[in-house]
Amino acid sequence: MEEQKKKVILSGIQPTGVFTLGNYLGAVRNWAQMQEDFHSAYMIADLHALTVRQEPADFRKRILSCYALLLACGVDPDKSVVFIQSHVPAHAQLGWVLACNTQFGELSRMTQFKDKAAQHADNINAGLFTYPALMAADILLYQADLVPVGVDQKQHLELTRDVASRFNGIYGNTFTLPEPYIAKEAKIMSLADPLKKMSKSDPNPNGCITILDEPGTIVRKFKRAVTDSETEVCYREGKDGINNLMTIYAAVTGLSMDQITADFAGRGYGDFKAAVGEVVAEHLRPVRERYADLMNNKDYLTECYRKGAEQAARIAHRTLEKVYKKVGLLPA
Ligand code: AQP
Repeated sequence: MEEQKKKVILSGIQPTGVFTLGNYLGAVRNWAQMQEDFHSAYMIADLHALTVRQEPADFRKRILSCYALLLACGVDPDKSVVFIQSHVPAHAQLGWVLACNTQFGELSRMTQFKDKAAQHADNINAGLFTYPALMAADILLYQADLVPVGVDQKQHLELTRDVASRFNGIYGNTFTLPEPYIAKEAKIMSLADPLKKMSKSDPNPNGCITILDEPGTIVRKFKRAVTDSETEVCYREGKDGINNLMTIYAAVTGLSMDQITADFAGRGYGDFKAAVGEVVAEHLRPVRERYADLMNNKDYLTECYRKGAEQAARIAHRTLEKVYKKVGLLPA
């Protein structure tokens, strides 16, 4: 009985690089916790990553290694459907139908399109523009009730809801309208520029902690983190570097900001930075170890992603068939 009441959640991550501490604390770590309370589906969003040019041989390896990283972070293929987006053709198929039900004007308003177009001025491709229609397909195929997203993805989710309710209005009830599930965890900022989000594709390696960095590298990067000219470890407006380090320390240790301030009173930034580096290195140790074991067992990974694709395809196909029928396509 309890089982039936569980809500459906779906989320994804692009295989554009090794997951950062931001991806981990802001998203993936929570996914592992959420799979206990929801029917959850998690995917490696490889089709989305194609909106930026990828080197094919590297990309292929990265897709597998990101899949292993998801499992290493605690996403459990026995509790969740864990799959690779391109292995379930229904995503691209529904993406097309939804693109035909999404307006040019709506897509033009997406801030991520504007940002990425500015970042990759030499490759402003149609996929970058229609990305939100594919993202709507990812979500609507699984009739997801909730989508855990960062604040940056809220606009896309609103568009998904608009497209779904328009489709439901024209063709009759087809899609569940998903709600955003904004994790309370804060955004993790770059260590080199605390006004910028920590990102997988940041060209500056010192700004970014990846979850596979060696302990020595992690400690070194934290020691170099940009702070300010004061000395007191406290969370206050304008102290962006220290605020970011405190956010990370709190997320890893579970301590409150006040406790952290009290613990480091009179000790200065040097001690604090070293302490943050050490707790993060220690926290990520089991993830790194699990990842190494998984990458030594490619047969197991293949078995998992194939099983995930089968499970996902079964659910996705039901929705796709319904949609094809509603829009009037002739059954094959
Ligand atoms: N710095 C961050 N702090 C908190 N959460 C973050 N997320 C990303 N960066 C931070 C969350 O991670 C999830 C997966 O993100 P994605 O792969 O879809 O791409 P993204 O948000 O664009 O992440 P990156 O690392 O910045 O990738 P690139 O460099 O390829 O653009 C999302 O839930 C996101 O909110």
